Amino acid sequence: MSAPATVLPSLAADVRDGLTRSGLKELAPKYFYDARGSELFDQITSQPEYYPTPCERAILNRHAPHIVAGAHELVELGSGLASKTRALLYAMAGTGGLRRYVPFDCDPWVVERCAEELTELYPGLEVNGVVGDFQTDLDAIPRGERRVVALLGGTIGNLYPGERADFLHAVRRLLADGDRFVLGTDLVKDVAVLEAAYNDAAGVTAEFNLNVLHVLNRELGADFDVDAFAHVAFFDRDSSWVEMRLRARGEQRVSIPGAGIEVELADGEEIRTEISSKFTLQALHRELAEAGMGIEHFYTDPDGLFGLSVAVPQ
Ligand code: AVJ
Repeated sequence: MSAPATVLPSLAADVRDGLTRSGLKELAPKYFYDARGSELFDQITSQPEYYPTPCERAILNRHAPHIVAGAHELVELGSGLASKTRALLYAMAGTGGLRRYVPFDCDPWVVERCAEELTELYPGLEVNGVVGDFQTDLDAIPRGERRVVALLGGTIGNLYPGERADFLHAVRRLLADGDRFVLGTDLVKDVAVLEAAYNDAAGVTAEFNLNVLHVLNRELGADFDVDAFAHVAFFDRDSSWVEMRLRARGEQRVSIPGAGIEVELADGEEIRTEISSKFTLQALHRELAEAGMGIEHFYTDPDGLFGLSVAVPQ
């Protein structure tokens, strides 16, 4: 495995920055994913309202052979435990083209587990795990040939437009002729459908959102009263993203020793915890073109809820 990037050390600084600003307070979504958060996210993906995961899986199951045709290597950004990628790897193995798999994730444990499992599943496969943050550490990815670089699940939706442009430019720098970039994105659709996906009836998304406060309590010795916050999720049409927030129920005074701060929240004050951007094909064309890539194929599920772009350098 490559050297771990400094992911956790950024927590204290990010929290200080996000919770002491004068406007809307904010916590970055990457801090949702401790062991409990990852488990909750996993549960979200099987809630009836959360369509992105089954939609993307349907696209991958159906089109994987075409998506990976001729490729030798798969670089998966934000690999998680690679459940999303199985279809791509399977298709690559099926054509006999599979040589190397590069799982890239900010969680060293995830990268290690992923590497072990896939080495077992595909003896002879070179697995080259890289620990890092896909917003800053793409340079740590080894050079390769005939590669598919993938960011699946709609993860790019977590980035603000400026960050997204930077990220797409960094991806472009990874690509040589003959490589391609596979990007999963959630699509703009009926607001009720979008909002239901982030307000599931079973309350799993609410628990996932609130879990970030448990992370701060544990990692930074904070004393958030988690029960004193409410889950909020809504579609912001102007920004074209679903936004999740935590709303203070009553005035809160929180001490966060690990970040060296005390925070006061007014009754009803909200902390933004995630944006999840929703795209149109037109927007994807424009943003990828600005980063020097052209969409070669665009796939959706039968209902057109989720999109998978296959882009090439141009
Ligand atoms: C993992 C970022 C794609 O934005 O839908 C799911 C995370 N948040 N429910 C998304 C998430 C609330 C998810 N991504």
